[in-house]
Amino acid sequence: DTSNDKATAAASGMSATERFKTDKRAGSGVPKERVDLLAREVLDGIHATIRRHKVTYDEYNALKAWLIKVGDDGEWPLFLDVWVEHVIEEVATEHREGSKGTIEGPYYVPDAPEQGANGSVPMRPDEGGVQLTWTGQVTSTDGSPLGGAKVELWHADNDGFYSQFAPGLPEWNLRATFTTDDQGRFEIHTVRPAPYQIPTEGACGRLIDAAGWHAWRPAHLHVKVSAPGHELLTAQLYFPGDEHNDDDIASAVKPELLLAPQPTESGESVSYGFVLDPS
Ligand code: MBD
Ligand code: FE
Repeated sequence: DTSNDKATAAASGMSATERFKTDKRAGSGVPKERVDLLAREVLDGIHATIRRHKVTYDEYNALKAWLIKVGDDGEWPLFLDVWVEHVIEEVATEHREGSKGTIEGPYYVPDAPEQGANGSVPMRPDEGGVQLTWTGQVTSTDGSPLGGAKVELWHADNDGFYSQFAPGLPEWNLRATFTTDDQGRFEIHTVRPAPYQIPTEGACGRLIDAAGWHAWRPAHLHVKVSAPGHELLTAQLYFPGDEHNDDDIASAVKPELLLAPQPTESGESVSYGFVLDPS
């Protein structure tokens, strides 16, 4: 890999770490009883693995060095979102009757530019990728349309880079907020993202290499859909035929999240809407 990849991995890891510290006021509100239970059970799991597989000092020290490197590379958000978040999301949303969601991942930024009910995401004049027109409606589980709902969209570019996490991209490139009309409808113009490889030069890439895994996620669009009186829906949408739909490194694909794009004269169009659960 090139030193440019290296710069990008480090930049995106550190940006994701800073972003998390800025946005999430996490960790202060967990009751002692829960910390005691959960920390004990995780440690019990580690101890059991060590005994079962007779883990050696070499392996223990490799783990220690790797854990230090995860922090040095700013890759705790990446590591946790790729290998842990999907089960948190599963448990957090199992009561829902509305649309399926999936993990947020490390690259969401709030307050992206507002584009109304029908508009384009900010992009460069020569932005690569097939033009994608996406129409949809946001409704409540009782079928009523949700006007004024917010649809926040963010995705990687045709080279697999996210603005604000890779150097050299305009601040809000391929990030926007749409607001549904009084029928709950929206129309979004963007470009189709490419399959995405998580940064390979940092600690997460080391783990992937050392274990003989791959670093790919299928091409995906990220969304957060919100409306007053309803639960926030965080989702990703995928494209049929992507070879990584069946072996996403982040285990975040569900059949309900597959789009069915149709070719048009200028690119492709897709219809996909959201049903939100009342809160
Ligand atoms: C991504 O773009 C992503 O969506 C996830 C979940 C993890 C790493 C990079
Ligand atoms: Fe992503």
